[in-house]
Amino acid sequence: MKDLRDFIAACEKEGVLQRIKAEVDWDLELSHIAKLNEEKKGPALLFENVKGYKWPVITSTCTTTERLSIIMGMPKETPLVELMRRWVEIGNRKIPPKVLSTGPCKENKMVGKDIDLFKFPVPKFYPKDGGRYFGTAHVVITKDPESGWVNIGTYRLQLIDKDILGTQFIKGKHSDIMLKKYQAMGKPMPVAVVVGADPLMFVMGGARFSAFESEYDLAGSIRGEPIEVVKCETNDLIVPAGAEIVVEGEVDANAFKDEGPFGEYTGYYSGVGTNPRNFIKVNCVTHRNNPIFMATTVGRAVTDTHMTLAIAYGATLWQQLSDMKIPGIKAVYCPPEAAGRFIAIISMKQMYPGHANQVLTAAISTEMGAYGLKTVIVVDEDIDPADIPRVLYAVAFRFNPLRAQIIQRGRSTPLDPSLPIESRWITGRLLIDATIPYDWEEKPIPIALDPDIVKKIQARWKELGFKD
Ligand SMILES: Cc1cc2nc3c(=O)[nH]c(=O)nc-3n(C[C@H](O)[C@H](O)[C@H](O)COP(=O)(O)O)c2cc1C
Ligand SMILES: [Mn+2]
Repeated sequence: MKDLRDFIAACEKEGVLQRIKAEVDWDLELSHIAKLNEEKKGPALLFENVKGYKWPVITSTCTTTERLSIIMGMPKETPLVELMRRWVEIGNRKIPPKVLSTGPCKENKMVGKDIDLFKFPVPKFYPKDGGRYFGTAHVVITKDPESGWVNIGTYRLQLIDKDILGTQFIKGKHSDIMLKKYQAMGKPMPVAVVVGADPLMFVMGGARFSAFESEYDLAGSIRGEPIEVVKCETNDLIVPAGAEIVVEGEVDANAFKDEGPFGEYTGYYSGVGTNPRNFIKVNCVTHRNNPIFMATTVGRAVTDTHMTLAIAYGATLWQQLSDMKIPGIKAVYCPPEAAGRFIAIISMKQMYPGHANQVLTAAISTEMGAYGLKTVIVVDEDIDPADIPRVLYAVAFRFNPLRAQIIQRGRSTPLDPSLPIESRWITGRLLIDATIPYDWEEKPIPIALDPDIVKKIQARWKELGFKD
């Protein structure tokens, strides 16, 4: 799979894409159709008739595990936790991108006065949003001015003017770290925004890969071949050759405009009252013929955002725990319902006293877990961490609150609505040991049925009036 059009073809083959030919308004109607469809775990939607526009919009590319499997190149019935396991298996192998001389993304070009982002069917998503959002299922590409490391990140972009996009680079995100370096050098930061590519690129945009590592290399390792890229027109950033739309521009760290609010993945608005934020001044736009505008509803769980963050954050936490070489970890699962980041469930085979506690404290000390992870649950290996009723069973019958630990201070996301709006940088952590303690001499005796009686009953099953 090389581009969005390959993905659309794959989804049509599997019967998980619906073309909407009826006219739909970009102003709330399109997003609301997408959201209602996502709540029913419906297909990806290709809106072919957006009011006032000739170009289509695609939404809901990643909303189901089935479609994430298609994106990951796995059989479509693969469970989410197994997609995470696959990511961990190949995550440390890196395949850098391959630069081509040109590609379909160069078919059309706007520069100077001709630049007009309103030419694209940009949706407005929720009633209290500050405006239309150009960037939801997109990626922002930047380069570290010191090391040349190329980063891919998804950071929402508000359509402010025909050549202005408002940003929200949260403190410590890779784009923010790079922007501060350009600021110190007294230079604007070049950026490339890609809307509409192989949805794997969107998954990479949400992935919290380590600093100085390029998401392009991980995408290549998942695809098993280099991602084909081309150089931008006005800077030396690289973008996927088959991208639908590429917006080239720059960010001045010292210039601000109001941005937000926006209906975020927490189910609440963020940036209420609007916030002064850095913005992208656009220098050039290139796009394919009949470009497909890719978008997602973000909003209340479960949407594309929750699914992509679940696989990316869950797999990265798992990877980092395995890099710590702690034995006995069987599986790590970060539920999409918690946006893959607020709750982690880890199943393990205990091998020595204190082992479960080691795993709990390790999880919140990984680079991934140290940012925003609030509740960690560890269960014994007989519990599938993705089987939530079984996890609740373990919490009910194996967990003793006197063994819970609360860690008072840790880094938080400013979008977490459980914290007061004015102080969201620091949160607490809850560690739940739902295992049967390794060091107990006398363990609870599990109930098993008498195998002979079971066999006898099975022989009489029909006689007892049961169908099968
Ligand atoms: C749809 C979507 C929207 C997002 N919006 C933002 C945002 O506005 N600001 C932000 O800092 N992170 C946002 N994120 C989370 C980042 O993409 C994520 O933290 C990612 O790891 C950032 O890349 P980086 O680690 O290379 O900085 C969003 C994620 C998704 C999937
Ligand atoms: Mn990164």
